[in-house]
Amino acid sequence: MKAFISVFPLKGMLMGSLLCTMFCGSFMAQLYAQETPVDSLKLIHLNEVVIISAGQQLDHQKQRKPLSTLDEFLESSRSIKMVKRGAYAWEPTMNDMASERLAITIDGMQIFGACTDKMDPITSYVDVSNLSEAEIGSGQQGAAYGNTIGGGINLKLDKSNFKPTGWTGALESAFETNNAMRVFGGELNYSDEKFYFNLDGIYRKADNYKAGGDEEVNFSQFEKYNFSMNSGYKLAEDKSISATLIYDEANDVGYPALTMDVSLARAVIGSVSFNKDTLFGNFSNWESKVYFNTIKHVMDDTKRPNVPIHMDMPGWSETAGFYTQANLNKEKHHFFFKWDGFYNKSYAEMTMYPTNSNEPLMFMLTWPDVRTKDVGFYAEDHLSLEKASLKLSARLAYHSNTVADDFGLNSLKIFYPEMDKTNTRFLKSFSAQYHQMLNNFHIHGGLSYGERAPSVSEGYGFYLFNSFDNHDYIGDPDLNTESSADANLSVTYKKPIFEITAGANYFHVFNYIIGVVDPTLSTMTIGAQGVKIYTNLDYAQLFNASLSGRYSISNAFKLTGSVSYHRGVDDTGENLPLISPLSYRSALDFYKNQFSASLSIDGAGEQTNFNPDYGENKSAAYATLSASFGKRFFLKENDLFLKAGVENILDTNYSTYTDWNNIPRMGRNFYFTVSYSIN
Ligand SMILES: [Cu+2]
Repeated sequence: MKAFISVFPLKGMLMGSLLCTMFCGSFMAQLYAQETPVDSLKLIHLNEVVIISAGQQLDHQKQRKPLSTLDEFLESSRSIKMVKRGAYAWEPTMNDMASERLAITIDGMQIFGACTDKMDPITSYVDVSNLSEAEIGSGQQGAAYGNTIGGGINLKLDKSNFKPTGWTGALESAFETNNAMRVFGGELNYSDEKFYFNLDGIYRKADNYKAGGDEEVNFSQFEKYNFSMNSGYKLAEDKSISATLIYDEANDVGYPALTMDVSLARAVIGSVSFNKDTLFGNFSNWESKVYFNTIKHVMDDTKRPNVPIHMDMPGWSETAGFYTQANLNKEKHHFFFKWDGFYNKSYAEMTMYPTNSNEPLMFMLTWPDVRTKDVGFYAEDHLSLEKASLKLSARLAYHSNTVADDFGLNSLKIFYPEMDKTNTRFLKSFSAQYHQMLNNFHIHGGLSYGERAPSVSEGYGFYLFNSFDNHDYIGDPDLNTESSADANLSVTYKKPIFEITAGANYFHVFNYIIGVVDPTLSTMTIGAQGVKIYTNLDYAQLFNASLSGRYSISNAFKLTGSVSYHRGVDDTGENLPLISPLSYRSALDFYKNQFSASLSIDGAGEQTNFNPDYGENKSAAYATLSASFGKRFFLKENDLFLKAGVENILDTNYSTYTDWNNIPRMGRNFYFTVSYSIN
């Protein structure tokens, strides 16, 4: 039975996140590949797979916090850190790179947020209720999902996929004491060999949270619901069609780190797929999909005190796309081919209402209806050798941006009189990854090259206020393509009860895009310190290293831990913003007779390498302790699963380098979860 209640097994976390390091090449993928033969070919190229929900009942009780938000799930992975502007819609970063440098897809679909201030990363438009796992590829190993510099994340939707389970269902609820978060969810499924249907929904509502020492963080409330439906029908033994539909809406979302909140963030995401086991006799797993999604985002400053000038800032993003992919196995070669494309429309506006109502309104297009076209071809060959393997991959893409709105085009022409309406680029990616087994050692190494186009904000943004460094940002349509050469190496020593990995990666990013102050321009936002223009630096360098281990003390007790080091500098040796200080994590997990417990510690050293030019100051060192207890009961055919836990036990008041404007994190928090699944 598949039930999101009963699920969210911590397999991914126990096995993956905590024991391993942030950047250890793809050895974990090998580990997974050995354990899950069904998906071995698919998983083999990934650095990490975080199991979110997936019919793996036996493991679900090991999970520390079922019904946590997707953001918390991602944060628990070893590869991802989350930038926070409040309690909701955190922004994933990987290898110290954020949205613009990552390729993030939902079930292979390209989706782009509609907020000029990054309030709606696309991960905020799904929930744990409709996902099975997050597939994570570091650097160019994420290029299967799109052009990227830092890596790729694909959030896979949870589907019954013609498993003969009949009717199943589940109900669940959770409560968290710190912000009085209430969660209610449920699902209903039918699946047989010819037809399946999955329906699920989840609702979350939270009040303001309190930082350590009972300090209330104002404007940190949120409310969200998510419904999803997916269904499949077998046309013949080897042929099927399927469709998915997701509706996600958040209201009254506070962003304590920003000057505005959100009254509406809404996504409708739909797709239709055609699957055939073979293609032309030689290819297998042929899958084709067409999709469409539309996002509306409305910011709101009406609840804030002392707003100097009221603003309306709605944004829209619509994307239509397709992909078709297949595998080809020939002796030692395992090929994978994918042809994909999308068309995106990004439009955002700002209206300012002066306090003196006799003054005229001010209207600007902050995203001037930018149309992005992208068509790419991706191919990889995974070559199995004796005690070794080699993976070669490449992506070639055509990418173009057009400013469709004349008013927006003319506004940008104030700064760039020579600019063209359309800008076209070819984007390339190449990667070679080698894996060698030597007795108990696994050695992984790779070299890659990748390119990405500037984001809509970087290319066409018009006076986008950044509250972190207190500057207005203007895009540059003539930016050069950013590119990166990277190398990664990791060594794992692995025994059944013990495992340790040391890994590192290095990115040399050419034409690194970042905002640079232009002192000749004056600000639009009241109180802003200056104006920055997105500019190509000659280069920037990023380095990440980590050490991690796992030790099975006994059948019931497992100890895991990791520590990682990060560094990022620009071409003049200045620190890049949002680079992690030394950070560490360790956990002791217990599991026996359907009873689970855990004790974990999470912390970071002082942030010595920060950059005040980007609004950063020194984040202090911190450590937090958490614990959880769970028990699963069998009631005839059904399952009852209870879990309780406490986070930040010592009620530490702290903020980390990823906390926008040093907004403090949540203080002590007790949570309770009840899940009931009907098989
Ligand atoms: Cu916004």
